[in-house]
Amino acid sequence: MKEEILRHLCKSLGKDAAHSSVHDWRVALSLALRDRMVDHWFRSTRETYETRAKRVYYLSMEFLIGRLVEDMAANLGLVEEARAALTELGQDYDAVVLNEPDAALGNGGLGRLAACFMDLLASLGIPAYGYGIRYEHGLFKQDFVDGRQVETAETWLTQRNPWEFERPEVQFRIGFGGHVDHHDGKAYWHPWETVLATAYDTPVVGWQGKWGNTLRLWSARPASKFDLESFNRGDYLAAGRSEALARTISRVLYPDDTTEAGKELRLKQEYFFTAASIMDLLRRFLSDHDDIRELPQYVAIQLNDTHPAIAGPELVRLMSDEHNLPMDEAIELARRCLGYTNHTLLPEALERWHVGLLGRVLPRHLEIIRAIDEDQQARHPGSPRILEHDHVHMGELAFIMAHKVNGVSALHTELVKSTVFSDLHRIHPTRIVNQTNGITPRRWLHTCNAPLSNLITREIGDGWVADLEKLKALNQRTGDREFLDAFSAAKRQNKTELADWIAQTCGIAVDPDAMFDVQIKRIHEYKRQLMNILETVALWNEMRDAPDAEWTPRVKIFGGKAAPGYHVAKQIIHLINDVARVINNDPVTGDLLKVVFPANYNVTMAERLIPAADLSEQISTAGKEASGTGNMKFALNGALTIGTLDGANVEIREHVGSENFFLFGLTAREVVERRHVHGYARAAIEASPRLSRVLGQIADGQFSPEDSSRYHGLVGGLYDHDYFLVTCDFDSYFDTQRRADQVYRNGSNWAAMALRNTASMGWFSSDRTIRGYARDIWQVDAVDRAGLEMTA
Ligand code: NBG
Repeated sequence: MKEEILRHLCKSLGKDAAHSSVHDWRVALSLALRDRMVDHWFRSTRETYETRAKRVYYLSMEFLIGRLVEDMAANLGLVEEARAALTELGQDYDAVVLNEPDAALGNGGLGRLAACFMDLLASLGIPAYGYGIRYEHGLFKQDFVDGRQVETAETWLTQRNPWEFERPEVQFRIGFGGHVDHHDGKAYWHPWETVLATAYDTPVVGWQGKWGNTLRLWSARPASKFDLESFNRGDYLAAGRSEALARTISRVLYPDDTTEAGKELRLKQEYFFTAASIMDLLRRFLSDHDDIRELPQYVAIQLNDTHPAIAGPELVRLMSDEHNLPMDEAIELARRCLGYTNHTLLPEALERWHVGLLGRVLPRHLEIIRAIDEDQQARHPGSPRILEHDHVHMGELAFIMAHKVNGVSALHTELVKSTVFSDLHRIHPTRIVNQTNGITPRRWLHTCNAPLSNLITREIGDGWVADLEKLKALNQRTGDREFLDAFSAAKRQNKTELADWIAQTCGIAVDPDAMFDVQIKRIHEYKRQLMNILETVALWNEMRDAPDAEWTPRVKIFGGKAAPGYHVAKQIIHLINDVARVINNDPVTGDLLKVVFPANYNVTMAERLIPAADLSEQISTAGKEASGTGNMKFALNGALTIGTLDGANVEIREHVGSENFFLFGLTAREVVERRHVHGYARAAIEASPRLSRVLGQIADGQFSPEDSSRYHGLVGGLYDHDYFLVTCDFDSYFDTQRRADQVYRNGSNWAAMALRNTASMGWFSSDRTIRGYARDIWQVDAVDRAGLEMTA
């Protein structure tokens, strides 16, 4: 390993060891690790061709990958070797790992789920490709200026990305606009604009390097030759124009996972990567099959939300316009290949495109969508329409073009059946299935939490890393004092490290013995960070009223970004920062209460915070969080959850036991009922002196003395239209927090409850999730291949 690192330093980077930076060492180490992946990767690809195995194609606008050095090293079993090699070379392994930029090609849970799935598809030996966009700029970087969120461009690609292989030979021409000619019963699309999609491949090797898959990300390039004539005339801008326009398509990740961007560029991004992926998989299929009718036997395409839903019409277009299949047959064949995962019920996040826009950008696809709509009507008269009120409804399109549609938690799946897709569900009663989300135990325990991971391995061996259900054995230790102490000591160590980091990055001293109460996720009204900060103020009030009472010291930790155009979410960020400033400087409460909000939450920060958390905040309005995956990561790392009956919280609570979960709040059904009660928010506020007091303080400018009316709108909104029922759940949330305080003060009971959480989370491995998709949706075999012994 040492030699390989030195070789790359010298031969690939052209650097002399004596004059190399941390960055150089990190790139050299990454290249050395990538070398070790290549054999596994080739072997897997070769075997897939030889056995003509079915392949899974996972199409996703987002892959929230994070850093890869540790992940790759761990999967290859090379962490110790890499550490030793760098140490011998006089380098600090941890500093080298930290040097890697965090690849934020996603917004939140949806993108992170896609990254976890890539790990598991490889670990289970399922031949698979992840397809997405190689954004030049991932999710924006967040800073706080006077408490306000400020966004700047993220620049992960300004440094060399050592993981990827550029594939200039893999190129597809992607058309936009233009017109369609019909003659002799055939359609001919003449796009007005064309860009090239070029591929970049990152090998993804699973646990213990048994199998290697590919993450193929597309980058946009101009299709036309450089305009030398303009350039020679001195018109440099004109010469570069077509290049600039083409590159725009893969330039930035849309910074919002829950609202429709409504932009032509977004639609183009979606079609760009979907079309390139479909053309690529068809080319691969046709390289060793003659009959396109066999496609469903060899190809399973999963649509991660509706963003790639144009895959249906694109597949139909290629099969009918280019391979001459009759339209109805093409539709049926496409359907047998496609599965669609729904990730949200929020109406503003269900994509719809105005027919004017869609017809302008993709004229042939609009015709095909009409044909699909008619086909559905002919088979099922009265079925919901894809085209309605001048809009193309991408949810309906994805549903109708998929042979299976899945929700991402049990509750969410029931709601998919009974709300957004109730009519389609009645027509296709077996189409909707549930696949509750999962997380990869490698990144989210083994790699990110060494103290706990080592303790578990000492106790039960290391089989749990590949088979998380093995953690169940820890249930027998919940009465074992010595083990509980060791379990608490591991948490204490993580908390101490986090406290040091908080001191460095935020300049706030926090006590590692205080309860670390963490809410990290996108800032959104339905996730109710607002309720959390209101509760913080209420607690602060009561601590000040009786500073000598028996309090449980708390550190409230927040992390998350607001979409740049989401005004209310940005106000919530501002409020949290304003409240933090006042509370953290209050001599009366001192160490009893601190509020910490480090800027620029990302995967790397999650890996730091989750192992150190005591309490996990999963407090969304019931019925709104489709699943959540952060909730799983916390519980696995031994945090107790305070949460509502929402998303996967419901199943987590069933697994860890209701006595080891702090439940509060209205149920999804009660939420719907409450919204019908006239003036419910005002009534709830008036019935709660505690909440009224807090809202009064905020509205009066107690936390924003320089601008006393700053939060009038935010507070007024709660009185008038508290759609997410912060006010109705507030008291029950506050009381449950005090119950948590009490349990925390009795340390050993807390530790036993936390251990039960860790021990019971095996089911939430994405191992179980991927096996579910493989069995119920893709009809591919996970088990046999995983058993393959593939030694180098
Ligand atoms: C998100 C949901 C989460 C869920 C992830 C992954 C979108 C559109 N949806 O609850 O809000 O955990 O998807 O399924 O980002």
